[in-house]
Amino acid sequence: MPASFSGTWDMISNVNFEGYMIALGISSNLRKIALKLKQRKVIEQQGDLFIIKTLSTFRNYTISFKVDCEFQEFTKGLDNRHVKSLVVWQDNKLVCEQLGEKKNRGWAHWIEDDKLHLELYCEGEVCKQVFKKSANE
Ligand code: ECB
Repeated sequence: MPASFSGTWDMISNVNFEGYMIALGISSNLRKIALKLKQRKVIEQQGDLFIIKTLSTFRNYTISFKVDCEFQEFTKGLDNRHVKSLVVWQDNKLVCEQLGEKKNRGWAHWIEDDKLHLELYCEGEVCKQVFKKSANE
């Protein structure tokens, strides 16, 4: 069993978020705002059921899903695309494929050294984010 992802996680690093956003076609004005944000993940995990909230002072984004069950995702407030998403376990990694207009799009989450790791993929760009458990828990 992989470690639980549940909890409140604060961003401590964000590498190549710019490249990921360019691949998604985000405008330079919006990228400039988004780049300054310290994102927070609030994750509720019950077995294979997940709610993942990405919070910031500017915008919030929430998805909920069950592992191995395809779902329709609308990336509202991000790039505003409709994708068909599927999250699976690959060993201790939670891996999501987002099928749609953009090729090779998805993400992977895992826990390593008590930190939450996230890679975001889009058309060959990789954004690497790391989060630490919030001081409030
Ligand atoms: C929601 C906080 C960021 C708001 C940025 C606003 C505008 C920028 C537009 C698009 C940038 C693309 C993605 C934003 C980065 C993170 C949001 C969630 C990324 C994601 O797919 O997270 C997964 C895995 O944790 C769960 O949705």
